[in-house]
Amino acid sequence: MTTRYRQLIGVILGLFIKSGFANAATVPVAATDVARDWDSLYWFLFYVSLFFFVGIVAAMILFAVKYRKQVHKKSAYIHGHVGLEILWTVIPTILVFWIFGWGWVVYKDMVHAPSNAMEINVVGKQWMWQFVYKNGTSTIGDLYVPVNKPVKLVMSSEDVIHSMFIPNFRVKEDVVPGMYTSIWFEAKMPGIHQIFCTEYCGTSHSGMLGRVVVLTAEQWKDWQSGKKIDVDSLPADPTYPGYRANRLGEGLPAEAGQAPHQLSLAEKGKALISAKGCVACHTSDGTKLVGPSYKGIFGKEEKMSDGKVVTVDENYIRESIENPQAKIVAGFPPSMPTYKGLVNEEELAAIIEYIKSLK
Ligand code: HEC
Ligand SMILES: [Cu+2]
Repeated sequence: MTTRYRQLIGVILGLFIKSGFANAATVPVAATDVARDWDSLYWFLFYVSLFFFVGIVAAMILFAVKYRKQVHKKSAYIHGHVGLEILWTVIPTILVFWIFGWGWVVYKDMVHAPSNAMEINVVGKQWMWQFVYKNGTSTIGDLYVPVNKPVKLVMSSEDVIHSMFIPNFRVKEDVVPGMYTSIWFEAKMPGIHQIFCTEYCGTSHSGMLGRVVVLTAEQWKDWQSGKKIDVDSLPADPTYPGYRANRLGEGLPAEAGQAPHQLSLAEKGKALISAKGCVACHTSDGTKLVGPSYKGIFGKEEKMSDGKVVTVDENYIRESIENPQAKIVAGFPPSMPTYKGLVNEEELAAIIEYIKSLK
């Protein structure tokens, strides 16, 4: 039987029973704990809706037949019923609060990355995904992650709005030029998982595909030490059997591991702040020059000249570089020139990583 028929039958069956078969054909495999929780909530909502849909339609048909217009019959005058009214107020109230509470718990898990999450930078561009790792390696199309480790994606776009969607992990977030957004996941299933762009981003939007390559602890070590992983031999995602990695990325160099003696992301950032001339006004050791030192600023609460207090995070640093006049650090002149257009996404990621490393 072709997959399409299987899926069609699955959808029809899924309407009536929750068998593993119906489940697998209607929602993708759940490859994280969050995905599992998401599925439970989804199926709960589905069956609550199904219950009320069937109940209401059945009652409607029944009443339409039973109380249809008949000769010599006068409709009865119906008084209110306090017991019934209490019942149909209390039960739905409990139900919606139950759904709200459950949704809140799952949503919280979904958006709050654990503090020990490994960060990977993601750059969306027409029409591919680029991934930049802490050690300075970067890959296109394939995102390499270890199994059973929380991973946080810090994402930005080089051109238009894209959206990162990993169905098997049930996470999706817009990837927007000029700012950072993030998602996180802890993959439980080694192998290959599909990535889609789900924000229409131009003619080749549908080709903006990617794969999450979830490696076992051993394969991860190999990959980090520069060994090439035979990705096509890894278990493939059963939900999307016919997918391709990244049709547009096919002509690009195959992503091997990292080249020897490559600079880490933070080291690249350090080289960049001299190359771009930031060192004329900023130091990394706590000394003030024209501007504040980078040392220890990440995560700190800083006072601005208008009295407001901001927490230094990725988006703030990015704004400081691209639009320095937006917020002026208290006690400093508004003399920093803008670097908008002079620092690309990868370079921004490296500079931010370097500033983060200056504890
Ligand atoms: C001509 C001097 C000058 C140059 C060159 C310069 N800056 Fe600045 N920078 C400043 C000043 C002054 C401030 C503080 C006033 C403000 O917030 O704009 C500042 C603020 C910042 C802040 C915010 C610091 C904080 O404590 O909140 C960051 C981050 C920053 N600069 C990064 C950079 C980077 C990266 C470069 C190079 C690409 C750079 N700057 C180049 C003068 C400079
Ligand atoms: Cu896109």
